[in-house]
Amino acid sequence: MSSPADAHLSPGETFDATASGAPNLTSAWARAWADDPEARQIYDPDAGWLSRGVLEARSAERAGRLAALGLEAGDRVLLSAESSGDLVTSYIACLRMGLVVIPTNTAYGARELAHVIGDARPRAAIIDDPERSEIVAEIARGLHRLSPALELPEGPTPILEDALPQSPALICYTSGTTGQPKGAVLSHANCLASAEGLRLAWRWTRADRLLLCLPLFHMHGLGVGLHGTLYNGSSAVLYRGFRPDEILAGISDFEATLFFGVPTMYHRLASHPRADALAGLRLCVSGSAPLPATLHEAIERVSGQRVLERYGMTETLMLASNPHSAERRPGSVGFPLPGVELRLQGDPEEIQARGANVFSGYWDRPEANAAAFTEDGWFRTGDLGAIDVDGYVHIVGRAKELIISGGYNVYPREVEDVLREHPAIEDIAVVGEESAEWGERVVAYAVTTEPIEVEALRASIGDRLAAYKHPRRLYPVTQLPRNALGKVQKHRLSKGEVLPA
Ligand code: MLC
Ligand code: AMP
Repeated sequence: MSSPADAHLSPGETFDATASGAPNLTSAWARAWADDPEARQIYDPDAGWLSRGVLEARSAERAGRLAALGLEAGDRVLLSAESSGDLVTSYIACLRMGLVVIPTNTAYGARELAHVIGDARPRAAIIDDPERSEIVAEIARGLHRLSPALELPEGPTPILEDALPQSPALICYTSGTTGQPKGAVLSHANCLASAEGLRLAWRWTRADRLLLCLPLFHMHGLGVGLHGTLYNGSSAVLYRGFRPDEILAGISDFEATLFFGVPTMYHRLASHPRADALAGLRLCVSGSAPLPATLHEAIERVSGQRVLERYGMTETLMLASNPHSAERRPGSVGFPLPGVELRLQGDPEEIQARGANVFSGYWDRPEANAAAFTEDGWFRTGDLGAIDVDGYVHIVGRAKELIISGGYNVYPREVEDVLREHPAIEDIAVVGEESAEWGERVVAYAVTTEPIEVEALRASIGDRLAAYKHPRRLYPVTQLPRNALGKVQKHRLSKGEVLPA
């Protein structure tokens, strides 16, 4: 299924994934920099505005420092830091010289970092937190540890903007369907195709200004928010974390036009006394998790904004979006974006995707790659879909075992594996429990040899799991429901069919 012809495009427009004419991300961004170097582009909450010209000059200078350190195109660099102008500048520097960036959640502890580092074998890590930097040093002694400002000796500027369209730009860790986190390798061409689709669909122009409070270590903040800003030569105001007061004040203070958020953010905005300020924006986008129709309606009631819900994945960037200039249907993710094809296959029907935006595989995982794509080359999203009479796509469930809490993905298997190490736990199942604020909350059902409080359980997990993966409730049970094959029937737990002991 492609979009109905006029779903996303203005009259006379067509989609061309290579419309920018640039072979790689930073060549595309450099055009905007050259055009009006004085224009404001990135606002850092401490340092103020960075102009396009400053981003261009500083990123070139920092590429020189990275090259002087001995880094070369194709080397991997782990990047884990809160949003800042320095982070953005250094990220651009890495991409300009062909380094492959591994964005990594700042909540990750030693165990999670060790997995990413062991798998992707980065040569350097850009980290803002000294404690986390020490953890990284313990994991990999030879790794260069750098601050986001890249305080390093200067060096001659290396060749810039040389990456080929198919060269990797990012390796983003995600568990995909099941099992251990795998690195999704996204090429420059994948990222450019998605940025071009969103430019057309959301009528994104250089006059736009985005309030960007999403973290820059996941696809939503990075691949949609930051890349779109640089691709379109528009501007973004960075926030470290989400505080509704700041966002609502920022709309007029910064004369913003765009806000992108996860449903948890909209839930908090909807109940804010000044939520009507959202009316000042040109476009509000929600994604990363389902936006309940009731929340869509609540935002409209308090502000008049009809939030535009879209659907995407780390492996594919953005796949579908409600239309900018036609009905934005609550409870639906709209139509396939320009250049994206979606189809439903199997029973229950899984959404499968194809397009220049779709990655070509996971880092070093031939078996996972074989499983991730169908024989005829479509990517299996693991999401279950349906199409309504007007062609709007609805996400109706997930074939993969995944909990989405506040827009962060949590894989029950990973949490269960850590919890099983607790001496009093005999059997455990982790599931998502519905929550109006978080979408889903992580909860555990456990057979234990003695009573355990959830806080004690969390303390025992310590930093082996990022805090957002910790169970927030622990239900004691005498046994877990299993089917004839011995597999835990998680749907019965999620529905609350199994009563605590
Ligand atoms: C924070 N906490 C969470 C959590 N975020 N718990 C569960 N789920 C989450 N998402 C916990 C912390 O561990 C801590 O718990 C407590 O909440 C307070 O932490 P905080 O940092 O002050 O939280 P808060 O600022 O309220 O964070 C909520 C949030 C944040 C919604 C702003 O989660 C967020 O930025 N989410 C966006 C995630 C995102 O960018 N997803 C995109 C993925 S890309 P305690 O008990 O330890 O103190 C993708 C593809 C696509 O999915 O389509 O976009
Ligand atoms: P990630 O692996 O972090 O990129 O998360 C991708 C997953 O988030 C998708 O496979 C979906 O399950 C989910 N997702 C993203 N956007 C939406 C949305 N608008 N509605 C429902 N689920 C979504």
